[in-house]
Amino acid sequence: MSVVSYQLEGDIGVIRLNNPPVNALSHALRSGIKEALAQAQDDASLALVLICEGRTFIAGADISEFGKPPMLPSLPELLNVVEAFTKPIIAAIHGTALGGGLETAMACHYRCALATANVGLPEVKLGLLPGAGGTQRAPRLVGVKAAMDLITTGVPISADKALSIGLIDKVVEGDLLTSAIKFAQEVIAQGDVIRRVRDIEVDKESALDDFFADCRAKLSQRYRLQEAPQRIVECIEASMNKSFEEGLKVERRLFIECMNSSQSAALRHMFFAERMSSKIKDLPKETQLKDIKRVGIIGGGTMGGGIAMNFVNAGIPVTLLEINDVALQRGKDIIAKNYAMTVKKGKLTNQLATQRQALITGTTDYNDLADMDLVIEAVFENLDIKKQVFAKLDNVCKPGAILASNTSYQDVNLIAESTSRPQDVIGLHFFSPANVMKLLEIVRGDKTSDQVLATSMAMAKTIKKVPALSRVCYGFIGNRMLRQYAREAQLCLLEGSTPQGIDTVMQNFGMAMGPLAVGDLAGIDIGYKAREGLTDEEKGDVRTYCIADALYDMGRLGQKTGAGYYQYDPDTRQRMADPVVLEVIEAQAKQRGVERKAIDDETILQRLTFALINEGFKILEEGIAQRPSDIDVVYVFGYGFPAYRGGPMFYAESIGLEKIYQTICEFGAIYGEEFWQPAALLKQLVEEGKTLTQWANSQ
Ligand code: T1G
Repeated sequence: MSVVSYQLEGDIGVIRLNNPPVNALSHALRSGIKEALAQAQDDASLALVLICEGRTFIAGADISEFGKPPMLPSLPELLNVVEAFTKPIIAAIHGTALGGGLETAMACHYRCALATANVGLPEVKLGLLPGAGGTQRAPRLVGVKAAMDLITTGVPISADKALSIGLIDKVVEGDLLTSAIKFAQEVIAQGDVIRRVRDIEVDKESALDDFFADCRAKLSQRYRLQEAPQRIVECIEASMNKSFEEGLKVERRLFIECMNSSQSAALRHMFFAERMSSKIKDLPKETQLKDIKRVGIIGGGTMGGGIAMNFVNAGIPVTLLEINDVALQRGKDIIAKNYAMTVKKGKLTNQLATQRQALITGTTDYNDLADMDLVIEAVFENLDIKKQVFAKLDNVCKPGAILASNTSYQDVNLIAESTSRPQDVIGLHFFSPANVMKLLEIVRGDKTSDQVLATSMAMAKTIKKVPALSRVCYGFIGNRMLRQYAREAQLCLLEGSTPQGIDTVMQNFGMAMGPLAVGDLAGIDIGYKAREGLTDEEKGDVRTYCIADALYDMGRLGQKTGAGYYQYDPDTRQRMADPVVLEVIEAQAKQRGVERKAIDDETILQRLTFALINEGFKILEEGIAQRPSDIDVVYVFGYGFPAYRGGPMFYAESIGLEKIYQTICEFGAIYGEEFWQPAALLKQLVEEGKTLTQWANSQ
């Protein structure tokens, strides 16, 4: 089936693109458009309409072709042919015209769109920049400022907004092709019809002298350590100061720099990883989904309230159960406060916030959960309490209801055993704040049915979460790996570093926050309480928590008490190094017979990241995670790992497994093999000379 067809409709030539699922500009599509233009050059057409079949206009260059040998015609070359064409070409847009798709539309002479369409240049999210003339044509169409916004945010805009800034010429109603042909005929009737964007002068007034310097400064904050945004500024600056041809050369050079960068390779990896994570290897494609029309949530605390918001935001009514009316009201107040903050930031209207909260019904009676299609338990992180809750749910809920726990550590199989329907039990581990964090760890119990699993995966997409499947183990994927990362942070503290020393290393690596600042944010009491009741053996090496316990005993719980690993300004909550903490560390080191000495940044970085990676290999060899890229999804969407490093496992590949293996062996010799045992899978791949990707593809 050809991806491009061309035929005359009256005196208008229609070029139809049909490259499912999103009309990405594959080599076949680019070649097909070029052939159609050659055909149209000599036929009786007076103007052309470029339109797409399927759900959307062109959604961009074909990302799956990146990194492979380029095949001509390249997109920039094709778009120069489009723009130079001697008959007017009208782009007819529906769905989302993104990246190279919008660049194609800008190379056409006119653009019309359905009111429901969106247009954007999201290349920056892939560590790229519009590489087919977008950085030169957009400023000519909409001015430098609007172009800078569009390209550096990567956020699509509506057809109406695009019309208002001059990016498109007409918003049409009804059948798109009919409207586009009518628009083409209007253009022909105008007479002087060929209007090339390249010939438009950039409005130099639209960018004052310090405009570009300000953009560079703001973007270095917003996209900390990322290269593409800075190159985008250089391209747009060139659109003002150079000819179109010269500007294209600057764009080409910088686009190739982006394309060849490790940051873009990582971001492109994350693009596909995010879409792969909802695919479950051993799940039959025809698995029937359950209907989720009503959701019950048990526990109206921070987590329960945040979870409830996800569902009402998707228009799904929620019944929120608490133990008494006071707790229930407190839960509703948490939700109201969250919505008020969102409204205050201008991200939501008051009306919508009110409508959504109206979808929440409070109760203290378990019987009100009888008709729920899904119930999510979000009570205290205690296995016995959770078992009691599930036993009640088993008695109350209708047959076939999905019974989920938001547990972050507990054994979902043991929770399932407290019911007569283990096949309906699953873990849905949300991350705090649950109405903000994108990650949803879906924990498959040994008896969880395919239908419950498939429904949970689909529901994740409904509530705009990024799912990652985990089997049952202590801490599942994310928290299990985090324990090793945190272990090394604590040992580095005891052995010679400081909270700010460690956190600076990890922030310079690209983590949103360093591990000690995260500890203060979550609360030092969380870890302390998780260790309560455990035997010394279960707690593990005392060196990995003695500092935290000492701070806890001092009442220094972190941000919530104004002091933890840092001191916090009571007004600004700005964190400051606190000499008291160093005294605590030194006292603990002395007590444990540890002679402190400075640890260099590279060693700190390797100890924390390689401990994380090594546990990731163990999780893969045990079959807890389906694939390495799912672990990357967990860490990028749940733990602030920099997306432009592709997640822990992609990062491991970028360093090289041999290097990691050798370093872990050296750490074993220096720090003891109790912690530094290379995972069997890591060792095996190094011995076989295989990459993790090759292993994943062979599974
Ligand atoms: N290339 C290849 N495959 C793509 C693709 C693309 N551009 N966009 C989507 N897919 C696949 C995706 O992997 C999935 O595959 C299926 O389509 C459905 O996607 C020169 C260099 C369009 C808003 O960044 O934002 O142009 O999993 O699940 O939720 O300057 O896809 O089914 O096998 O996301 O309805 C710029 C990326 C490229 C847009 C639809 N364009 N795509 O969302 O479906 S770089 C983008 C999206 C570029 C030029 C530069 C979304 C969507 P599978 P989906 P969706």
